[in-house]
Amino acid sequence: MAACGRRTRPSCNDLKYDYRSLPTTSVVIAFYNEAWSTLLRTVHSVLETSPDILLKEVVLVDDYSDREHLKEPLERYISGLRKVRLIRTTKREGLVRARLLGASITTGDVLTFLDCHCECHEGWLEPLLHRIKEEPSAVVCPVIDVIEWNTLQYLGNAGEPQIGGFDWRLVFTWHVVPEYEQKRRHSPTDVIRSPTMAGGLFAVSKNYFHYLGTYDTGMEVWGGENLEFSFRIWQCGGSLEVHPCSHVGHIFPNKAPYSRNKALANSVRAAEVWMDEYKEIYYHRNPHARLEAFGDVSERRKLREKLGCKTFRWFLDNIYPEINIPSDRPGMFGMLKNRGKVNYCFDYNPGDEHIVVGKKIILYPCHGMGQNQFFEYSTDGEIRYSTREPGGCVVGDNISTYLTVQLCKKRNQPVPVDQKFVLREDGTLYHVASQKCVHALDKDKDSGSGAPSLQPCSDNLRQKWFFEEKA
Ligand code: UD2
Ligand code: MN
Repeated sequence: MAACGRRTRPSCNDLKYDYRSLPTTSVVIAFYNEAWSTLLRTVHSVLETSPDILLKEVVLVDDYSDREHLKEPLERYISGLRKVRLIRTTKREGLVRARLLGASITTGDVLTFLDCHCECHEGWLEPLLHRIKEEPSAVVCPVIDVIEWNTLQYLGNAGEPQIGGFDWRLVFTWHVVPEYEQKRRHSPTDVIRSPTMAGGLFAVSKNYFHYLGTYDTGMEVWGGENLEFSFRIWQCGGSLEVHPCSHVGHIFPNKAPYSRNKALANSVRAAEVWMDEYKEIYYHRNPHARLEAFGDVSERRKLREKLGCKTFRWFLDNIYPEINIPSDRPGMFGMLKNRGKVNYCFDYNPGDEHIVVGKKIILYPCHGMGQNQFFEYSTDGEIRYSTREPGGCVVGDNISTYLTVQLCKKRNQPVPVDQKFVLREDGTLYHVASQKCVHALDKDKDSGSGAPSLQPCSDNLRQKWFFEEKA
């Protein structure tokens, strides 16, 4: 009988740090037109929760804000605070170049970046610095707690920390920690490996940040830099981790105080440098991205070469094996168009965040913008809505006759019979479970522009379908 006694699992409160052996840090906070209270809440929370011996300075970078309170009043206020420095860009630089300007005047061993509307939680800093001391090529994120944007109440973070992923729109997504990663960790206080980071809150050794090529300075304003940096960290030999013992709150505002339309070009830069042939999966689902002017990335490609970084395939296989990799066979993806109801396409609106399953597929005028009109016919006979992660699969319901979307099967599992379709030579789309064909109906009770429905097979043109990539 196992008489090993009950060993208590260590908790974050049990961790003790020898401050003198930890590296020092500089906290860099770039801001653009931030409110006074949230900016100062960030600064004070850093000062109050960071052990004096570990914190070299807090560098505030004003990215050319025009609000009055961020000018002289801010200077006056912080002149009374120890360790806080303020520098200003001379034109709007965007968060990448603003952060780098801040980093350039720091004196600490480790750079810790924060957004300008955060609240650091007691004990947030030590685990980050300790991990970097232990593993200098680790880039470490705190758990991001939620601060309600309208009440500013600190809600914390219920349950297990989550890790970062992305979908094929190159949008950052949150995920539960996969089982293989739970197994790899020995203790609940061990870091959690994460394929990507949200972007705003992380610590990195200054030397390692420079070795890795800091940021892509061709990225403007907001967006894309987080995935670019995440891919680069993993592909070039580092690791990206969440420390479950470090917590920082962040206000996710309902609307940013600036336009975010540069995000597309930034994402394209990331795809062009890091994703190899997998950038096509992105472009198929976002045809406008292919047309976006993204500037010159030759320096970044040289950096990749110089560092001898691994392929995107390696990253997907080893770091993000949960992601579905669409096969996108020629002629088997894009808009799913009908021959009888001309210029009408399958359309699915899954809602804002994670894919909302169970909603109905409708027919809508074909727009050629990918996204909600992008479907893919898989080798297993599924019609996949694989723009989001985890992807959805079209399901036929014999009773209602309509098509909805459910989560697809996991890899290596058989396709549920109600998700199985045969796209036949003559263009008919045969639903195996109901033995019926997909027919383009006009108006129905949910959609003024019609919907596909399962009907007895016939040679009506309304039952002929074809994929088309471009409008
Ligand atoms: C998330 C990240 C953010 C960044 C972004 C992708 C978190 C909590 N936040 O969006 O840090 O990685 O995804 O790009 O992970 N700013 C400037 N100049 C600008 C625009 C923004 O200095 O032109 C500042 C801004 O004031 C803030 C920071 O950059 O301090 C990030 O911007 P955000 O808070 O609007 O982004 P967020 O949190 O929605
Ligand atoms: Mn933010």
